[in-house]
Amino acid sequence: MVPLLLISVLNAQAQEPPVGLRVPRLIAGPLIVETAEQPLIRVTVVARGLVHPWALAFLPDGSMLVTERPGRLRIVRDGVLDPKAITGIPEVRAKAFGGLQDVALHPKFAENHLVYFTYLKPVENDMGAPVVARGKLEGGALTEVRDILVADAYAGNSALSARIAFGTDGMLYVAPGGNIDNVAQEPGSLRGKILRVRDDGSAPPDNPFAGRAGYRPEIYSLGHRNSLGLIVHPQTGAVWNNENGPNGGDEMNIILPGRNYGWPLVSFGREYTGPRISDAPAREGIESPIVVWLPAIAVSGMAVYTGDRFPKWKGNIFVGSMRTGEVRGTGHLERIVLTGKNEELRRESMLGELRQRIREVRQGPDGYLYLLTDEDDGALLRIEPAQ
Ligand SMILES: [Ca+2]
Repeated sequence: MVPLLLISVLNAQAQEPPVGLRVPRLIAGPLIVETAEQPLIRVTVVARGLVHPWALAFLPDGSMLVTERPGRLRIVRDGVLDPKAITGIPEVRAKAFGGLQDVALHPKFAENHLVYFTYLKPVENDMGAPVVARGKLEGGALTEVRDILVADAYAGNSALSARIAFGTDGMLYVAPGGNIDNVAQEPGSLRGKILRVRDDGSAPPDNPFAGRAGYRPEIYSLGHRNSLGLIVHPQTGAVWNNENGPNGGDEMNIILPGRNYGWPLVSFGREYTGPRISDAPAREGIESPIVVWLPAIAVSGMAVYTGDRFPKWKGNIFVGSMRTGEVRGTGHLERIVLTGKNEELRRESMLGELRQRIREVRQGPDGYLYLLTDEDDGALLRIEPAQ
């Protein structure tokens, strides 16, 4: 039995603010930064005053949709943030890191104007459920909004992420987090999985566990902790995720149908109190990550660079970091160089001097990189070459 005094000490420790650095306000002017392979880059604040922005998506006209975690969908046109939010987002459960999260356009958005988004839905008994919803975007409003996929609800103040991405097969891939209630290995739960569904949320018959007793037919892969990044690789069409480990053990994985990615049986990480999650970081029958972070960098959004603005960055993977090694104020952007066989050659840490939580990274249609900083006074940043 744990002595009462020890419990109160542990609780007091859990409530203390995290160890960390002061997070300064972002400077307004462009920042010129030296990097390893693209000698000088310019970082510009495109918009600020965003409240915990989480994800962004580019519309065909070059404007950007930006989600804010408390439950607003914003639009940036010609580099200017519209002060009015897009209407039609349902009520969200905006506790801890929960709320409105990812946003993506239907592959045929130009014809059907469908916007997909994920949010934590308030449900009875103060619980929350990760949900994928969609609506039609017309004239600054989302209409015909409906939930198309509702994952199992959970209690507590922690929040899971739910990323989405459309595949080259026209299917929607969904990654609801699974590190609450230890459901990542449970075949009857949608959390801690990568799901593959049609654009209306229904499961297609060629999914790997379709028709298998006890398995939700939406499941594509299982054993994921909390996926903070989910993309379809623009050169190969493969689905990639990244996921937060606990204390250490953040991962990047290539997602194959029917495979098990290990959480919580196998991890490179440790519990927040110190002990290892598993005796060995790999196991027969479990897919190993292609990139691991020790210490954790609190991975977030992810992008593969394919543009012409930064020729030496072509094919590189960019991953946002919200904090490094459990120290606040150490968020940054990582650039990872892989071989054609996805073997890691090197990685570069960039923009650490900003001390911001980098929540999202995307390549714009103009070939520049765009970032979101997940702060009370969050910003949309653009990265361009400076020479
Ligand atoms: Ca894993």
